[in-house]
Amino acid sequence: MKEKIEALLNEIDSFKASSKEQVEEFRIKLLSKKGKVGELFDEFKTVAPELRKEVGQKLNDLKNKAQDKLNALKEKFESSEEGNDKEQDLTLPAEAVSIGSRHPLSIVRNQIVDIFARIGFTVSEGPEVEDDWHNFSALNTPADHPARDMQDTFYINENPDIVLRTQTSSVQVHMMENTKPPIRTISPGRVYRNEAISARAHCQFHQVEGLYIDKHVSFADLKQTLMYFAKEMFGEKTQIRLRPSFFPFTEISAEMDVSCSLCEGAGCNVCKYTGWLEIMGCGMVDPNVLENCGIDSKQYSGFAFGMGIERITQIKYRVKDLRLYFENDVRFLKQFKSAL
Ligand code: 2NL
Repeated sequence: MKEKIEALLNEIDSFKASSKEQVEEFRIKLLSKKGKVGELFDEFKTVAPELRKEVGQKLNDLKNKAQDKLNALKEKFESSEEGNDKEQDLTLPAEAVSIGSRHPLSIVRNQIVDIFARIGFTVSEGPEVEDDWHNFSALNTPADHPARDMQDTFYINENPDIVLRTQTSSVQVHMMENTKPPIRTISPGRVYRNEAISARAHCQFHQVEGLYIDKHVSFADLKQTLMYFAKEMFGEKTQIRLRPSFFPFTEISAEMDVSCSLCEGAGCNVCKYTGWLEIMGCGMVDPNVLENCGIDSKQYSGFAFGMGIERITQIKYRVKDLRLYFENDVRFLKQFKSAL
């Protein structure tokens, strides 16, 4: 009896199937009612009582082995249904791989970075969670300024105040603290404001801020740099206009408009019949900000500017609803395949 069990074990071990039919033959031969394992169980009744324990155990092991092997074989042939008996036609064309596209905000950020890189601006990045100093205080934003309000800014912690940065100027504060001028850098990145989400406002958006600090930097340098940017971004015919404005961190401050690229200034519904589109804020860095960051304002001056990437993208690609940028609907994203 023991020899028979041994022999059957070997047979199970060495068995190989090359088709589903052979697997079924294996099952019938060993595990069906009249199969070899069953036969041995019948024979077991004749085994002497003192050997029963040992032989019984071996018999059970055999049955389990056979069942395991059968399961493994079944699985193999089920997972490769036609697999082994049908030849695969290797000359068929490969299945098409669908290639994604860059997000429109990434496309435009890259364009902006490229334009400024050509005139010597480096790219700097920093944390999205900032302390009060880098987000507000160093930037000359007074304690009672509305931007500091809980209603406008996401606070991670109060006292000491830790916030989700509301502008990427915080990166440039780090930069000024750590580098000796000249500094010529742009900081692209995500920023947060506590706003109700609508077609025109969102609690997160993307900014590119620029900073240029050296001896004798003037407002004329600012104007020329931004004119170069506007023409590169929106086309050679683009005109710019600067309107006086106010920011805590710049003195003097301005807002910049570009001539509407759709109607070339004639007036249309995109520019609300003004011929102009507002695209960024800018100004000469306030001497207080320079001093806060350890730069001698008697020796150095600089300009800075900030723009929303969503806004530039909206103008360039006529995106009507801000929410489209963050919903990741492929019907929207697919439209930018050809844009780069
Ligand atoms: C806007 C206005 C602006 C700046 C950002 C800046 C940065 C430093 C110092 C001074 Cl480190 N200014 N950045 C200046 C003027 C305007 O952004 O409307 N952004 C979307």
